[in-house]
Amino acid sequence: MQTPKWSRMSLVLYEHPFAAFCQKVRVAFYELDVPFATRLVEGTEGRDELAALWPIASMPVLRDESAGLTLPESTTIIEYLGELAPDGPALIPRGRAEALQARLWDRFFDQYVAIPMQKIVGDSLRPEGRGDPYGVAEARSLLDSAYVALEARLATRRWAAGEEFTVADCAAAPALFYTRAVHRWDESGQVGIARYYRDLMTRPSVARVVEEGRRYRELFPLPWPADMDALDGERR
Ligand SMILES: N[C@@H](CCC(=O)N[C@@H](CS)C(=O)NCC(=O)O)C(=O)O
Repeated sequence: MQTPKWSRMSLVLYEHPFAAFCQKVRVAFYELDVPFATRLVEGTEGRDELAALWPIASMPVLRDESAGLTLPESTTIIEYLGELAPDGPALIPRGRAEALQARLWDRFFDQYVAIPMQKIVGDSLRPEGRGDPYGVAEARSLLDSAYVALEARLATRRWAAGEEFTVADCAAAPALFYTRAVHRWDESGQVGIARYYRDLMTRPSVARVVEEGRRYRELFPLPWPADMDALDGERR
């Protein structure tokens, strides 16, 4: 076994534990068992600090102090973590065909689930009279199409890319967690998604991330459904 590269490194994740793309990266850290420090991005000061690292000012951003590296973008961060922990589970599969599927479905969850979810949530934060109902309707329609594609995909696979948990599932967990709050799939009809969601939420890395975000739920700008901790629409 190689010496883990992170043992001589200092990794700092600029993030917020309630933010979907930050949770995606946290799931990967826990899957790979790589230690990291977090820097909470909050308020104007936090945003300014983030923008100094990465002018787009999106989170998460990883700083690897020992490598002098600043890395934004959740997927890129996860690829990098895989290099630091080469003996850990391969979140980007080693086989070329499997890696392609993992990358494809990672893009799927970011583009067609997380981003429309952000559109719906973000619209509720707009000033009075400046909302974008047409854009929100488009986002809801995109989510419906994504659920159809996902249901078909999961009919023959345990995880999004195949039989192993990958970067795609890191992306799926927070994306589906938050879309379940704003635009649910058909929990009794789309049984493949319901099963997948249950597998995601009971995975220890994901359960830990959901738990760590719990104390921030009051930040959610839309009504937080009472059954969010129940699976398959069952009431606890
Ligand atoms: N493509 C980026 C998306 C990151 C993103 O949208 N992050 C959100 C938080 S989950 C963000 O920073 N939004 C701007 C804000 O919160 O002000 C990634 O994969 O890291």
